[in-house]
Amino acid sequence: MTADTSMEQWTWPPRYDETYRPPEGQTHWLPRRETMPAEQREELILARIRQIMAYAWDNAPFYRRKWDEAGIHPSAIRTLADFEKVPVVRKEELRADQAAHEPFGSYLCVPPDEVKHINGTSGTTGRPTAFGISERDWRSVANAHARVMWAMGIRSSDTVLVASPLSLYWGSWGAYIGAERLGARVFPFGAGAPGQTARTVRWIKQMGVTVLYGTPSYALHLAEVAEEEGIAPASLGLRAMVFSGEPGASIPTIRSRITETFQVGVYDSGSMAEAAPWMNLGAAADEPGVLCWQDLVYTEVCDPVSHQRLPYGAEGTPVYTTLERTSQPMIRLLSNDLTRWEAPSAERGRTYPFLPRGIYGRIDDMFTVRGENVHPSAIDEVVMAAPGYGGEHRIVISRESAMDTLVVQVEYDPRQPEESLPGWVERISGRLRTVLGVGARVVPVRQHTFDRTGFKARRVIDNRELLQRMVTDPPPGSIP
Ligand code: 8LH
Repeated sequence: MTADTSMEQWTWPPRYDETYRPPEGQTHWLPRRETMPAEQREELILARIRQIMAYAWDNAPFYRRKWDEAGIHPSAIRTLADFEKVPVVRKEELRADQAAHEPFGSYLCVPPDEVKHINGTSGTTGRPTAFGISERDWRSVANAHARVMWAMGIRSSDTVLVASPLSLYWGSWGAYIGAERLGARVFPFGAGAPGQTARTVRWIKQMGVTVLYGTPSYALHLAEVAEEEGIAPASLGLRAMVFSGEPGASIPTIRSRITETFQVGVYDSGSMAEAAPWMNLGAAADEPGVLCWQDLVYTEVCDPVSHQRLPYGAEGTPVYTTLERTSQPMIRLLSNDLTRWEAPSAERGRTYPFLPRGIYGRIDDMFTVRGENVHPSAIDEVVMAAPGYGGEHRIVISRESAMDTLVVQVEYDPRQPEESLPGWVERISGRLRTVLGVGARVVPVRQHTFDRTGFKARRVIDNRELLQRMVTDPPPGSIP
């Protein structure tokens, strides 16, 4: 095997120099990889895709079966356009394959005893999926995340606190090993245990934490708890927050709420755990949006039905191909998320495609009210920007005499006089009507009506299915 010398540390299988770290003042971790003309990089990516497809064909019955059925052989992929014809992998397929080939599925490409780390999906609905990660892949992810976090301005002098669950969630571990590889001081604090957020506030101050990793929802919750403890969030001493896991960091109003409350730089990142290194979508500046770090995970924004790559400027769903994973490589993994992408531009300092609003929703979270498609994140954006917002809200969709209705229950800040509430409600409803194109009934509720989350927020309550079931499947004894 001859290493391609035109990009730094670009070998298959991946092998990173673990002693390497750029000088503190250098902007890029791997300057050539990050700044070379995108077309040149794509040639190298195509060559890598061909290697990985051949590797998966030889080692993963899952891929061989799938491609055989589609009449595709890796040797037929000669261009990136050919690659668009490779059928996508859906999360359900991975789950079913693991059920049939326990424990890691027939897409595991290394001998099982080479799996040295296990993570998994939380499996709140259905069978969880296990991630079997070899030591080589673990190190590739650490090196990749170090590189992206370096672009976020994180350095060895930083103390990084991981404020998301340190269990199955790959997000926490990926941030942890990336920060560690970069030479920072790391603090695996976790989140979600009773009373833990108040302890987070105290530890941040005591340990001089400078960077926090978590979800945007958690940051907002942390601010509330800090204030309850009599500590101004801006006095905690944080200088940056790195987010992933849910929309927020690239949604302007949520983002500015966080930057203003904590006086920090905000960095968005994250794709899918299966596609780790998930920081392949990662910001390189304190501004909304993420770059697609194509030489880590090749990202195509695709038509949600045909799964063909869309031109820059279009909205579609990201499809991911890991370029540095050997244990469970993902080849055209369908995300079902929504984003819009822009062409690479050297002006951004790195020649990668750009998602100006990050990932702003999931196709299956989108709902239709009176013919208008509504993304929950668009509602979040409006209500969280409202002065006097009390910290949480819920989006309730129900059906009244065959018409879908949208109710947004919004907590209000108790410092707001009760008599000002009707005007407040009116302003939020008006704004929602303008942004969504349909009316929503806004219901003010007392602060702390709703649970806070230490992790990813779930704010949509869809009552339509329940109502439908009551009609089609009435409980025994009910009068037809
Ligand atoms: C996001 C974002 C984001 C994830 N903006 N939506 O990204 C971290 C990894 C570990 C993660 O969250 O993986 P997981 O648990 O498989 O969830 C993936 C989903 O989470 C993804 O499909 C998106 O819907 C969402 N997500 N990062 C908006 N920065």
